Amino acid sequence: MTPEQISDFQRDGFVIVPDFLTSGMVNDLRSRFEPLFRGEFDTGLYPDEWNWREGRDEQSLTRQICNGWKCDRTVASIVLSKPVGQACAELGAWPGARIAQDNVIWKPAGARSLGFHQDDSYIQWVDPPSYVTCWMALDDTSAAGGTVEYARGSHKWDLTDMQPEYFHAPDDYQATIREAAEASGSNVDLVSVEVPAGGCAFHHGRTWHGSGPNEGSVQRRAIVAHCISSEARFHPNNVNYIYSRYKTAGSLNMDETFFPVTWSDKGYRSPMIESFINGTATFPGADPD
Ligand SMILES: O=C(O)CCC(=O)C(=O)O
Repeated sequence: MTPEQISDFQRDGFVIVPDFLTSGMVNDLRSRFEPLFRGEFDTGLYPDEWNWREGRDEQSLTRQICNGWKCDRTVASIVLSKPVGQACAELGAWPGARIAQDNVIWKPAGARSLGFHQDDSYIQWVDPPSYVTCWMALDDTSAAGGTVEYARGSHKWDLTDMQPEYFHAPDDYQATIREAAEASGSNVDLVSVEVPAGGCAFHHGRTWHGSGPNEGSVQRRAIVAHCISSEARFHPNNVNYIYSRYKTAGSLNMDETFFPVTWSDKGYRSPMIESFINGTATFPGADPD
């Protein structure tokens, strides 16, 4: 990141980069959406969260998979890539970055909203509980098409408790941010991330964001890498109903099989990343052939 991008991020709580992924990467990622939401996982592992399944869930919902990288090498090759980790570490002023969660998000034309929230509300099971996120657009995005919206400067507001149920298709997707703005005595200054396919935005873990219904005529797909510091540890007491399953007794260490280090200022990357992405290891915890 340039010094200007870092200072924009510190001032606004986000920075937009209009050209981040190549068109080849965008096409490869797009081709994985249909198989993934049908449940075709090339490693044989289920994702940590699978919020929409073909044939089971309502067409009007925005579709989401969390930690698709564990199931799919194409998703892994982007969310575990060095540039994503390096940019997040530089913006977070960390010595390195590891992945805590990814999102595969598919909002077809006509699909409903995702509620406004702060990502750090959902990472209290980690110490330090701070995300920097890279949100990557796989279609040209527009306000009418339900792109992600950021509230400029809202990373300086207090952290609010959120319930996971609020996130998916709330009746009023901006209700929470209006309450938070009132509580902090601030105005809401919303910015829609309008970028070509392959563009991205990085946001601070406390920046309020959400996305409206897709009132356009084309689908809106995105891949999101939520990074934490390479130094992060499990919180000793706070439990997350999914991710605390990866904590082992007697240790606060975040095992690199599940939370790989994707970039560090010492040149380190978790060795399992390369063997998993190149296919010599058949799934993230497998030993290479
Ligand atoms: O893509 C969206 O609409 C929301 C993404 C999101 O919540 C995030 O990147 O943290």
